[in-house]
Amino acid sequence: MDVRAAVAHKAGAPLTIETVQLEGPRAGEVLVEIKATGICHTDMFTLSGDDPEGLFPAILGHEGAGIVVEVGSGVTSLKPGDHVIPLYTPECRQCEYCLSRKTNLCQAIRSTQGRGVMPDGSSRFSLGGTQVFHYMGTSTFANYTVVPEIALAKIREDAPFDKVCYIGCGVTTGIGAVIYTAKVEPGSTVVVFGLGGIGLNVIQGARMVGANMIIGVDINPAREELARKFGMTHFVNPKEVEGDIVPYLVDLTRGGADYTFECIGNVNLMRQALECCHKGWGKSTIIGVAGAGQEIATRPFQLVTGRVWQGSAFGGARGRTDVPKIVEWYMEGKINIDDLITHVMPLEKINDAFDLMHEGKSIRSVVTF
Ligand code: NAD
Ligand code: AHE
Ligand code: ZN
Repeated sequence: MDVRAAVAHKAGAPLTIETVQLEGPRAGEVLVEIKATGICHTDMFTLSGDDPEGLFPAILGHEGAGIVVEVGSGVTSLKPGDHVIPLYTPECRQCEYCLSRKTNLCQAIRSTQGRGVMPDGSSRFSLGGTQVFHYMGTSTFANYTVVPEIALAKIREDAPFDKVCYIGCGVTTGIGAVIYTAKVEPGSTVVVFGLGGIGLNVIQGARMVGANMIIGVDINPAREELARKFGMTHFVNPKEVEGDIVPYLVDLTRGGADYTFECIGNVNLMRQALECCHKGWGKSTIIGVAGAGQEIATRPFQLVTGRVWQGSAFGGARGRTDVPKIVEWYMEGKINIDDLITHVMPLEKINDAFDLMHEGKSIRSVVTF
């Protein structure tokens, strides 16, 4: 079938809106009509050329929501008409990783996903006979996409697509990092580096679990007002701090934070986030994605003296199990998504979403089809 998609032809170039050919679902696959998709910083990162797994031409997008149109043979958990959120971290419930109960990183289809193809090694997308790559197994910058059954969370049908699409990445990543990965306790002191689409959800998660002091760090002063609305108690603009921000944050937290989160993708800030943790028990969680070739560093003494460095992908959430619950939280008014969606646009304007993010003018832009 013909579908309308934003195609990334090469690194650093704007997306182009084109009619692309999409093959129907094969065994274990599902055809989904995408109704809305958010634009995450990771889409911009891959488009920039910094992603070692970035392939071109590709259809980017991993923060979508839509409706099942057709299922391939062997698909049992979904049927046409079901409302779904595509998962870049699937949940097969059968692989060693899923069965371990120690991680959300299902590996059932990770290798083909990283090569931009479906589990059988081929792409369903093409343009004039040339293969176009899938992205993160989701490719939501198209009005129809094909996704493996294990990479779809079934959600309630009254949930608005243009809001809950954000649960496909940003909301779950931020809130999940607090509750599933770091397991922040009530009364904790938390520092969040980066108050964008992810960091504000970390703030919201920290407030949900009853953190006491929630410090936000960002160089964009415009982020302060919204972050306070989401639960931030103190704002720190590194540009206004004289000297090293680490001792400043250690002082502010009276000895260091119980939990810190890096939500930017800057390896220098990852170090700061670790080093402003409390000696003996502070835990720092890396969420930000850093470019090819970049590495983190710290004195091992920081770890010897009890600080813990860890990372979180998709907030540690098991998509098919946890995403429907997070949709419930939104529908019950327990979490705020609406105030984070600052811009809504048609697919034809998707490059504006990248510009707005680059200029620090948006939190989340959502494309509706
Ligand atoms: P964003 O662009 O919306 O937000 C980034 C924020 O960082 C902005 O508010 C910006 O002002 C701030 N910032 C930039 N440089 C700074 C600096 N030097 N000091 C302080 N603040 C600074 O991006 P986002 O969508 O929130 O994504 C954040 C990061 O998380 C990206 O690296 C993205 O790729 C990554 N991410 C990771 C996962 C995961 O599963 N681990 C999921 C989603 C996104
Ligand atoms: N492909 C990159 C890494 C990109 C990355 O870290 N992706 C995160 C999700 S970001 C969502 O906005 C992730 O979940 N990673 C786990 C995984 O298995 O990909 C690289 O460096 O190669
Ligand atoms: Zn994302």
